[in-house]
Amino acid sequence: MPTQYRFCFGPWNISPGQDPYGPPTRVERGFDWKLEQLKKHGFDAMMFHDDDAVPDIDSKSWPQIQKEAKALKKRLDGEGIAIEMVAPRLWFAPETIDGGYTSNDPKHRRYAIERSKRSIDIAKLLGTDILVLWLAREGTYIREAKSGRKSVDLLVEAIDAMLAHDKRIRISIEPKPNEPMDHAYIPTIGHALALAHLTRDPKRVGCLIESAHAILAGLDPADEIDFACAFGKLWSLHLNDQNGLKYDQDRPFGCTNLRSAFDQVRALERNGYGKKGEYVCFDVHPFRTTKEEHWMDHLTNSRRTFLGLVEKSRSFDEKAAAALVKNRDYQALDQLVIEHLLG
Ligand code: GLO
Ligand code: MG
Repeated sequence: MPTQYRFCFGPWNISPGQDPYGPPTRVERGFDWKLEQLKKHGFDAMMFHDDDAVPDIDSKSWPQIQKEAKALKKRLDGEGIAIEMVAPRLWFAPETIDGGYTSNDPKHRRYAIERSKRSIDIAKLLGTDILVLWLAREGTYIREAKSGRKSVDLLVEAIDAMLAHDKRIRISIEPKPNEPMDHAYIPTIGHALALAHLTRDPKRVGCLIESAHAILAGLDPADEIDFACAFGKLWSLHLNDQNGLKYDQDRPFGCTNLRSAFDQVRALERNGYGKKGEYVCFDVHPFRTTKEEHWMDHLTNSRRTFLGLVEKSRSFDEKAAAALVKNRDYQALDQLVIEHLLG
């Protein structure tokens, strides 16, 4: 049976256009408006940072957090929108200036672990068993500032504490090689899955692939997908695009390299991604130039391109391709793909 894909994004993907050199270019909208847009455009689920779900989380008591998380769950249930994952935002607070789990300050490491446990509690209240760890500041600006070896131990210790905190939670590590750090400790899916094996329950530690992050690591996102799926560990997905080794661009899916996007979709298809309820999420941002009336287009276009490429993948002449592979005629195979994409 062909997969019926379900789609998702996070409130941060309707961003107002600020960059390090200039202010927003669109008036920031509140959560209600974003949820309305998600529904109006037929998306199925939303991703949440812990403080997207409960704003100003650090200043709130546990009873207050519980109350707000339960109210959010009730509201999304009422709207028929699922909650795909929760992620602790460990890169904003003063306690995480030098990293969370790998900070050189033990008090700050404790903050990161406690905050992650709270995120797990919120995930539980919101009805998802996936905690995404984008390890934003777990790395260094200068290599001598931290010990790489000790950092691995600290990451394992932190993940072990999370696994012990809740017997059902699954941790999905989202690797990224750089930005905001010069070098991050968990830059690729291979690193994430190797780290999983050092934890107390490797079965509950998997990964999330973001296309742009794989490209920034000099890797082919389709190969990363196949690799993760070979371990049964691809539990979430951030599709987008990236034009070379620059700042993280979060461009619409297929915007820069349509062929690579086709290969990613083919990899998802051959691995049956989505059949166990996994969502296709787009971690994309509008261009800074985008006008308010076009504010959702990067998301709807990404989905449109994705679905177009599903069709392309299903209608690809696999028999002809296999014959060309058998004959080692990769030149003709190359052209077969190009002409198929040209339509
Ligand atoms: C940034 C990441 C970020 C995460 C999100 C979920 O490069 O892609 O958007 O996916 O914060 O943790
Ligand atoms: Mg992402």
